[in-house]
Amino acid sequence: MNIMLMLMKRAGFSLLLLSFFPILVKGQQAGSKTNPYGEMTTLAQFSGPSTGTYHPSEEERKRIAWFREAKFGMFMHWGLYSIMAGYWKGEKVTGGEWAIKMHKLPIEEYRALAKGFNPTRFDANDWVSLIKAAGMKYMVITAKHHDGFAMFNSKASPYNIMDGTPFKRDPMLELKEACHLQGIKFGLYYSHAQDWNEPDAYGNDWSFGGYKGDMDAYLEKKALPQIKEICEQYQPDILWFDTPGGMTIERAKKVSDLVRSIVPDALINSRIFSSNAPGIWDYMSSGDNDGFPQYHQVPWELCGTLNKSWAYKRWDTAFRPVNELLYHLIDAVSKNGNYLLNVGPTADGQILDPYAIRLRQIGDWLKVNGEAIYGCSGTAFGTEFGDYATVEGKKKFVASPANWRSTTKSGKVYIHVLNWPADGRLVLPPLKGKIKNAFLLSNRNKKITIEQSADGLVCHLPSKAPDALANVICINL
Ligand code: FHN
Repeated sequence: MNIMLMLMKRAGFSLLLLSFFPILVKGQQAGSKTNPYGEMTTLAQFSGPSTGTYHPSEEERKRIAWFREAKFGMFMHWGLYSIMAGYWKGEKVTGGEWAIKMHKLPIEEYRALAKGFNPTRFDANDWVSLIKAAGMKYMVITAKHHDGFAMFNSKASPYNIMDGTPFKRDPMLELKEACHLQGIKFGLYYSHAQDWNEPDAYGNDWSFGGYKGDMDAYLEKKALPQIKEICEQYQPDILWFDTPGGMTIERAKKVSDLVRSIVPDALINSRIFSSNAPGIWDYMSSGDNDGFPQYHQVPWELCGTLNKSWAYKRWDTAFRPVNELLYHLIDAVSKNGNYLLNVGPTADGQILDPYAIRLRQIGDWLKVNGEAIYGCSGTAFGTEFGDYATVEGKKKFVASPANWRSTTKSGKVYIHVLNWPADGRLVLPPLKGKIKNAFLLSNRNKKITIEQSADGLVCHLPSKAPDALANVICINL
């Protein structure tokens, strides 16, 4: 892969977040020879600005094919921090899975939480059924987060769910089996660099008398053996790494080589390393709750929270409305990305109603409109997102109002109408190719009239939006 990237820290985010900022490649056509998929070539529509360049090998292309079809997955943060649920000794604390570091909690007391971890209401099949009902095609769950506690059966460290808790079951194995039964791809999150339980790893600067870590010792002793374990035990479809502080390219390569030697088909996300690493990762993770501003050629994934937290916090009731969640899915797909939507199960193993209800609503929408999401390429236009402009002397992306988005498939352009026009007239940029007919996916019998000229399209829509969430016009070319 030859990707031009610049590393930057996203401001205004309290956690360490390494994100990638794409360099704008003006005039790059997704249908040109630079796109080995040729997805847009059949349609030859895309003419907007695009970022990144993508030259995968045949092997990489095959490996990632399912992911590009899938588009929508579930992220889950579940661990000892779920017991805290946003409280420490009765006091409300911020940070969720980060509370231990943010509040410099005594490590021994945090470790002792394991004795009370007994998720008796956990049922892997129920969780995976909910994933299916949401229309998601894959999941990624925390096998080990930064706290260092393994939510899987591990011989490499006794600090794990089988040895350290009264539960004595392996939820990762149960979930893997349930995913296999229900046709859902199974991914594992593993915090490879940051481990607050280990003096040698990156991250814990408050418990061990000052930070003097030996990253290679930690990798050899714990991270690599555990990565080997999870690859062998669960053959994950995705290895989702995060916060690569302290990872050199050599260390990242060691991790990636190990994964490839055991599960050659598994996908690896870009947070294995802090910048471009040819051949090491398969797809890019954009910022947390922060997708790319424009069409991005490299396969990518937006991960986002359903409320404001990754891990379960009892007091976080700021659940996002379904239309906002749906917008993130549609927006990501229109920019050639995927959406990994997070839920935080409770310590006793439940996914509570505020999550489940919203997920089912998204699933219901996808039952009607899924053909405009799954297996789709990005927009046929590209100019609807906005553009870079100089604002107060600085180059900045200025987003346009998100009234609509577009996704495509061979011979079809989908228009996702996000704000229904009051006068029933939706004006769009010009489209190459002659329109044969158009209809709403929610009512295929009712044709939509579209005036097409060199200046653009004018779609004549019913006066009232049939679906309050989002409506999709299917245009046949
Ligand atoms: O530090 C983590 C955080 O706890 C959470 O896991 C998110 C999910 O993308 N990633 C990290 C910060 O980017």
